[in-house]
Amino acid sequence: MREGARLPGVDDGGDEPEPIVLHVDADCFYASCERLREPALRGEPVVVGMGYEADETVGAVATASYEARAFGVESAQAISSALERLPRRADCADRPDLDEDATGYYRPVDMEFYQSVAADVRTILHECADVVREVSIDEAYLDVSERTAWPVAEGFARHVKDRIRREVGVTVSVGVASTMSVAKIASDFEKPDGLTVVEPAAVREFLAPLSVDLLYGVGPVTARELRRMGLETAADVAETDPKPLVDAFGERGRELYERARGVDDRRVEPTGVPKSFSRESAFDASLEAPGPKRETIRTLAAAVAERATREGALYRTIGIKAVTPPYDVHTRENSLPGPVDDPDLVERTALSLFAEFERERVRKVGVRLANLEFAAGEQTSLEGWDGEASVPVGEDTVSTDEQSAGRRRGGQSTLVDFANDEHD
Ligand code: DCP
Ligand code: MG
Repeated sequence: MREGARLPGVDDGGDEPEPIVLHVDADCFYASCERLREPALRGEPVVVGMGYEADETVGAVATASYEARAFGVESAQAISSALERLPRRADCADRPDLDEDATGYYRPVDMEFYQSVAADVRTILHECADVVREVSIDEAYLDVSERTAWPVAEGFARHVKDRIRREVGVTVSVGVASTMSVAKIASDFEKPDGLTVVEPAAVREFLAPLSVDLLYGVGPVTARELRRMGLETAADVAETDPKPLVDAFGERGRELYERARGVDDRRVEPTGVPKSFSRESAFDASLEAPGPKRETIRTLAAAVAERATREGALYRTIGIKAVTPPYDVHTRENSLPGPVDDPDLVERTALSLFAEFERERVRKVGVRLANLEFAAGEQTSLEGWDGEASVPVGEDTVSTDEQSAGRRRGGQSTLVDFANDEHD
């Protein structure tokens, strides 16, 4: 299906063509919304938050326009700190000591209005992409593999930006890459009103000089830890021996290492309706012996089948993934003539699809059920190969039992803890 998006001569190291992923993030979103209904705020320092009126002193900044950020105001800051850095323009009349040019406009949070603007942006995003995954009020991933091709991807992204500016009136920054994590870093690269395209062949070069803080999933605590290990940049992480990373951070350490190398095989899954259930498991060392790998496949097959049963899902496709060194991702799948709920079939099919890899060195394996059909009203959370859970449902994607079963039965493997967001 995505063949058209594949560049001749580009070897993606796997069986699938390189997707084209856009990460779209609105610039100082709440402040941009305020400017929509109050154009006089354009070009001015604007702070949106709570607690700045005379009778309230407790509150925080939700966001600040880039003009206000120049004064040191930022999201999540105590409102009192913001007011110290940037007093209110409204106070100028009573305070002759204030320099009007060093003051800003403060506005209260009006979620209903911001939601309506976000909905307008979302409509455009859905018109521009086949798959849209909304991750917050002002942020989404788009899979546009079938809408464009690498040589013209920049023009396509510009078209998306222009439509949002023209039709809604806010600016967004866009990152274009073959993976979700690089697209996200790219959208932040030239904010505000940014557009950064990282072609598949340029990923390592793009990531190399970036500070470890910018890597997907790294917060201040992890960054400090990485610096203690002498790792300052993505290149440092990419070139290091992954073992100390895994020792320090577990599965996240391996993921960090992969992300620093530009490896991220998550697909953009649409918000709301699960497309697939999957579980995967990494090995501490690339294994050649077939026994433990088959055992892990069994564990993973049981876990995904149990998940499907629990969620009332029938499936028509059973697939596996095998990642071989260095980072070659192989996927195989079987489609059934009709939807089933059959854990034994999942195990048999997964083992048989995996047979071609069982004597190879394998770093990671996965089992996936797709082409889902739900009994009415039973769908819950969303999960793809990486299992990133959808926002609204507070359910664990992997239960504690499954995790410990994975460790016990999988021998040298651990079930992936699927959370991909900031952990610090
Ligand atoms: N938000 C909030 N509190 C925070 C962070 C964000 O209320 N601590 C709200 C206000 C933001 C919106 O979420 O406008 C989107 O968050 P972003 O992190 O995308 O921040 P902005 O869109 O404001 O700025 P940027 O241009 O950096 O994306
Ligand atoms: Mg934003």
